Amino acid sequence: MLNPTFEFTRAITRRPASTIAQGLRAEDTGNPNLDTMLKAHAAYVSALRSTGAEVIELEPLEAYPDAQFVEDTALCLPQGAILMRPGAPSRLGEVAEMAPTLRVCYDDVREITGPGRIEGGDILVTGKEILVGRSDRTDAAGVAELAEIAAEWGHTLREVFTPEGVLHFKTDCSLMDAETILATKRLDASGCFEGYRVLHVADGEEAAANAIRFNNLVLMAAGFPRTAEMLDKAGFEIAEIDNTDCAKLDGGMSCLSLRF
Ligand code: CIR
Repeated sequence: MLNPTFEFTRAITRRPASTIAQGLRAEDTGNPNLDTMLKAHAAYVSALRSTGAEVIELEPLEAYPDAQFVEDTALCLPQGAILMRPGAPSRLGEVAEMAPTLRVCYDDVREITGPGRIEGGDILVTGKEILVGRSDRTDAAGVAELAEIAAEWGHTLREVFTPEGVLHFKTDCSLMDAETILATKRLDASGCFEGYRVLHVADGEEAAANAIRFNNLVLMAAGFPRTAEMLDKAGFEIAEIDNTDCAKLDGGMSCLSLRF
């Protein structure tokens, strides 16, 4: 039996659009380059496929410059998928674009109807619970609405808090296996991972915390050698992906796919 928290048969991705320069970002560090972003995206999809999974690659959406960050539009659980309600107004319309694909993949597709807001980047599904970080994008009402659906499907949901100034909860953490979490020290210090085995990213390599465990691989952003070495020593098989362009839009490894 597959472990649904890190063993997957399918993933959904969306190719970056030519409008990426209009993508949201907290701080302007220059515009991403479409050509190099497409190359990195192709490498990301290949890494997912190399594990034996099927990857459904969706077409770019020119009207939604952040639409490549598909993770924020839905939560995929073994029982069904839940369409999110993004806190970023410019991203709300991405959900309807994702819905038809999820309806093909799942019999049961629910949706967060509001008034609350919630984005997939704030949700970490572990072996024992669903952790949801309140943030500038995810509010109490959004968490509460998700909690009701999760409870119906037999999941325990725990509300936690994304540190100030951090976009999403998973900007600062990732699941490595059912009970192991890779996290920044600042997020771990909040106490939200009590009872888990926590591996810290190296000081100065905080951006390495947004990784994904996908079957036999850990996909992580390239350029964080001390964290990569630590994970290697801990026994994980690493695939390093160039994240230079996505990082300019505050995106990382988890944002680029829905996994189920
Ligand atoms: C945004 O600000 O919404 C995008 N530029 C980045 C979204 C990253 N998504 C994620 O971490 N799940």
